[in-house]
Amino acid sequence: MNEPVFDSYFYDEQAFNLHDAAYKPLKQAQAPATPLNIPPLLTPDKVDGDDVYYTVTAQAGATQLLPGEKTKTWGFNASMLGKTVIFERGKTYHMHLVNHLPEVTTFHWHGLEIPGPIEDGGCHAPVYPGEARDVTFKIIQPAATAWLHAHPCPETAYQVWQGLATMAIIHDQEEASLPLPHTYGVDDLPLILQDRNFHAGNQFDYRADYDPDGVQGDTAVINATVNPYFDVTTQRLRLRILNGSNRREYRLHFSDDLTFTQIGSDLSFLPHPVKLKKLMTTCAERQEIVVDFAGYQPGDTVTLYSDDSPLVEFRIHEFTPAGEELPTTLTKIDYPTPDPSLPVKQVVMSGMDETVMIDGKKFQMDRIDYTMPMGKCQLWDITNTNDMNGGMIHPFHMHGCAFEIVSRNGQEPYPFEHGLNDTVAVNPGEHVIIKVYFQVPGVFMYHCHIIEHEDGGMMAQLKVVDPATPDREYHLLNHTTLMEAFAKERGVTMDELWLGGMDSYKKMGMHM
Ligand SMILES: [Cu+2]
Repeated sequence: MNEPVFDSYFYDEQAFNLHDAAYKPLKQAQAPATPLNIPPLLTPDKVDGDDVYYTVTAQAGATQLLPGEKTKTWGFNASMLGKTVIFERGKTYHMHLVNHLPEVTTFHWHGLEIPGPIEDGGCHAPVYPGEARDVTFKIIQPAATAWLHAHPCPETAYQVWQGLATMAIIHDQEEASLPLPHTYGVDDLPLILQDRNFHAGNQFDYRADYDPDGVQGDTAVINATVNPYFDVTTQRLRLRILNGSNRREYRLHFSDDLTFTQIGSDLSFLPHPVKLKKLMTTCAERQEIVVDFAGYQPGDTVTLYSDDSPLVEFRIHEFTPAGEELPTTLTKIDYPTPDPSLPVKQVVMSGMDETVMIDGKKFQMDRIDYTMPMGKCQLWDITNTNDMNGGMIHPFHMHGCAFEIVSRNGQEPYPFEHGLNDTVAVNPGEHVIIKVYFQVPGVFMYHCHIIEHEDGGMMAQLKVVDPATPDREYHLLNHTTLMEAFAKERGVTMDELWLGGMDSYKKMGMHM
């Protein structure tokens, strides 16, 4: 059988963030080629059978990104980004979450099916400076690439920009049995795609760069490396791509128009590998791909680009030919069937700039917007009401669950959308139907993952009810609590306090 090779970005070209007047193209940094930073693995404090104990510390530091002065950055157990956290399906994790930053933060496990709102680590689980929080959760989901990032509303975008994002990899036995690259840092690599602007003294200045439609930088920063290269010593390389950018979409392709194979999406393998020449990734999405360098010789280079901008250079060295072919079946997705007693839940994403909303409302931390039962599957219909003339693609993300994409405007999902996901990018004028099934209870957020949009209120809140404890109440914080903390920590009055997302509420005359 002749497998198709897809040579398209699939999304609506008119809405690519390329045509917008505020678009910032990437430019080549004045910096030497630098080995790609491979975040070290986080070492457990203790392992006791199936119980694993980790400490994750949010801390400030300085990172050599450009020649000259180091950039002041934040990270998890590192100066920027962090150490990679490894989870295994079936094990229980005891997380000691420590805040050594000068301000309140949270530890959100993006993609983990764990209870909310505390374990999930959104805005209701603050950790104040000098304090710690302990959470325990069991990993009940299949192998995937998830991530950890800060999520204190409405200051998520700033804290991620400072560097608070790191990869979390879930392993399971099904994955271990597949003939895929498995050696972390050698042929199985995290690839965290970000962009930053550098101001005087090589520093970030989030406020100077602020744009309510999402902050972009003109310099690609990959795994906290500028102008990275990677020494390839195996025929195949598995790249766990995470778009960790606040706003930027990456339209990925390799030099020589090299065909590559996508094997995974946000939260699972794809049922079957998909061959591609182009891949667009929007904010918060993950794609696992395998790149095969069989056609290259030692000394050759292959470059990964976004549009015309180089992101990473792969320098080919001697390698032993890979024995086995890639498997043609990777997993079987057995998603539950929608429960006929549940209506189709409509979600409307609207607006741009400061006007962004979900279902005509801006986010309120202490308001529950929707309630659904745990353990029952429901269809959700996600609409983006932006129009094609200047509208944008909004990546819709749900906490606490893995969903399955059913259709786009009534048509088949894209070929690489048959796995499990927690984020789906919705074109202007489009409605995307997904199947939603929660295995865990709690209060969870769903939102656009252009981070300035979520901070600006394009976010809502869902209560998932465990039928065994239908009356369970959750103590929900409000924005004022967190904003007062930020004001105090910064030594300013509430009137002087500036957090990007506040502008969006003010401009719309809305209360936070
Ligand atoms: Cu958006």
